[in-house]
Amino acid sequence: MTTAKPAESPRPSLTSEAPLDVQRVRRDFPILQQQVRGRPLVYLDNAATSQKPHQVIDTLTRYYTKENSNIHRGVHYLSELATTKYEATRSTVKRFINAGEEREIVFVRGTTEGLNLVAQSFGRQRVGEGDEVIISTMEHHSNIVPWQMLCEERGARLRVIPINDDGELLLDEYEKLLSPRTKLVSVVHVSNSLGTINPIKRIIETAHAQGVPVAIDGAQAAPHLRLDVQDLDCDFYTFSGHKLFGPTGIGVLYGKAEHLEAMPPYQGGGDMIKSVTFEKTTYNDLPYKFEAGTPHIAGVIGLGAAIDYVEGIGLDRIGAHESELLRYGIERLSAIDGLKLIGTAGHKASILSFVLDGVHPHDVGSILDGEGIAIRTGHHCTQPVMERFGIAATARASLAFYNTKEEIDALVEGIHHVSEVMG
Ligand code: C6P
Repeated sequence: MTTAKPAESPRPSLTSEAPLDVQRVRRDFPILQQQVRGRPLVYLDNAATSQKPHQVIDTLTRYYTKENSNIHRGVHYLSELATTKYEATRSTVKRFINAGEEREIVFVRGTTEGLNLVAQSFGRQRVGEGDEVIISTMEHHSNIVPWQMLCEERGARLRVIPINDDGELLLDEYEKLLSPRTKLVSVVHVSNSLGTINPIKRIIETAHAQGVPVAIDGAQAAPHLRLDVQDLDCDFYTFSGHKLFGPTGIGVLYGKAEHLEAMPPYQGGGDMIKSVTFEKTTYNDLPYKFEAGTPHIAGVIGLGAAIDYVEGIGLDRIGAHESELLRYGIERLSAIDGLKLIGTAGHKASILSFVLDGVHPHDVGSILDGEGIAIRTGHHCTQPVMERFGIAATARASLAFYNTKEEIDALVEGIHHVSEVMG
């Protein structure tokens, strides 16, 4: 196996004084330049998937035009080039989330696969009959179903942290749920349907005080927040490339080396082995033990370009722009008659989920679509959240750093139009 080790690059300074030049960054996104249904596209479905800057698109084109080859397998030029670029992204991801070691970065298909890997490998090893796994009411289905499957298989019990009417976790209840039976806590960093930013550092500290490991679903956090897995001290952290301005089908699972070392492989196949005979197989070192088969090489390299792009803008600058957009969006939407925001946590990220009196969210979405405005409607793969709020669905506008106040104005105008048409 050829494993090229790229030189360690320093973590760039993510602070910058100048505010984000949104018109300039928008020019990096070809898709935002087009008209949809005869109107300029207003893309407010970033929590579902974000758009890609030409820096990522060009990286993918270059990869398939000039660099495509399988990795870790060939002695020829292209294989070594592809391997070097693939492994360079591991180093980029390590820096991006401030992991301690590159071998703690496992490439997976996305957050869903990251969580399933933890449940099927770590969970199966740890959770037995009568044990408990704690999640929360605001989890995405991908942080519910894998644990449910595990609990069913093991005769264990799923416990759920409740939330208040603003969509915030009830931490007192969480503390009461922790017991000697708890074998793992798995919670979302930023809720995709409410926008709540959870106090995960405190959640992790509380669990660790009782010796319980914690996995974090970072799908909606990675595009918005500066991450530091060492400071958080989480045991696992997972996110998807496509929400972070990178390609679909690629994501990251961070795991503490001590856990990954002790865990059995999730899948068997090529590249995850050291030697195979019919009698016995010995597994490869980290992280390759968890990367069976030919991975999404272009996706990994594209993800590296996306992270470089985001870091080039600066997460602090992104955060400042998005906070102002969110503040403006909350102010303008709250002023609309008959509109109720769902998810009003004191600490929240770029999600504006709402219901409109007497109008089904799908109708809101369809009418806005007619005006070139893309939002998502439905339960957002968080049915228990909908049940908690006594609703079937919401309309959800989710923001990225390339969105503008003018686009929020267009959304508000569109919602007024919905009320006129449906009223
Ligand atoms: N949420 C949304 O519209 P994947 O599909 O594996 O990339 O990510 C799953 C996932 C896990 N956790 C959270 C908090 C998420 O928001 C998502 C994906 C999208 O909200 C699609 S359902």
